[in-house]
Amino acid sequence: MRDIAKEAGVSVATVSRYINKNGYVSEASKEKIEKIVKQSNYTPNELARAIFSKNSKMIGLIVPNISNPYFNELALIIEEYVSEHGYSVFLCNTNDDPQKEEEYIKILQGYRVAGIFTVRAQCREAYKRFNVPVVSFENVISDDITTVVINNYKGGEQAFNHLFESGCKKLLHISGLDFSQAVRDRYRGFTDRAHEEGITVDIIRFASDFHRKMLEKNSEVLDNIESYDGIFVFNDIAAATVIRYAKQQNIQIPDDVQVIGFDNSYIGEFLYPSLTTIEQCVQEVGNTMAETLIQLMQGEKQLEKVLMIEPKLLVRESTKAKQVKEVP
Ligand code: XLF
Repeated sequence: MRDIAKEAGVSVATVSRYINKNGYVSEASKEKIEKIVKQSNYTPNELARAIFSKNSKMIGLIVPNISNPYFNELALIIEEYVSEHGYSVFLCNTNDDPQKEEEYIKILQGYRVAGIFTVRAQCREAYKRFNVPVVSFENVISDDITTVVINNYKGGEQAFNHLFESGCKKLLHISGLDFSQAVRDRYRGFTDRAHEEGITVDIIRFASDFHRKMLEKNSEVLDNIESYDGIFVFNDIAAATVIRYAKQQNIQIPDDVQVIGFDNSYIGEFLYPSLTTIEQCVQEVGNTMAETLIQLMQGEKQLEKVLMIEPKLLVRESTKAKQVKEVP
């Protein structure tokens, strides 16, 4: 700024007012400054600005791993939304490792971010210590931090109802990481409804939902899937591996086994057969998270602490369409 001021023959304060858009600058000075700014390719030091004005334009986005298609779509939607409001996103992949998550929270603190989005958070205390607005997807951090969540229990019930109505009686639920509240609620919704109908459900668990070698990592737990006629998988990317495994083993979907996932992430439509799923609408989740964090950063205090979004069944080819009874 000093160099620009010198070259334009104005004071540093005038250049600062021009760049920060916070005060009067005469048309003549504006023109001179603008020309030099363009020529010198000047960009403001955002970090210094954030520290001095306590008004950072950077937001942290902590996700397990964007190679899960649901999370990469969520990141995209959030980034698009906040950038329209002048913010940039600092992306942090934790691989569901609490130590990495804690390190990222410290890094974000160092960068003086204005707020944090966090997905499947585990380090509750670290968020509470860092005094900026936080919006959490799925895991509840504390009573004062807003959580956006799908009604996962109801989604689990919907998955059961659909398989049951499609004639399945021998059921398997492939569940995921136990620290995820969402995954546990899907499990409970599914098995509670099954028990009401007097049906037992076998359970196996995947240890992750984002590794490239997920099929290889999980194939031994899938050994026995041809003995079931209906499988509810805790998310779509894990369901994709089940569909691939079934194809390799010559098991026909949906004729031998019907499969339903959870998410409605975009891979579901690319699979063959395409995946029936319980939608947790990523557009609605992303917009709700972004809108809420922006309101919090603008000082809004009276917001709901839990924002619950409804799940929805989407029937595709991996389950048999419900038989419509002939009316005599
Ligand atoms: O954390 C849960 C499990 O995986 C999340 O909502 C997801 O369904 C995303 O794929």
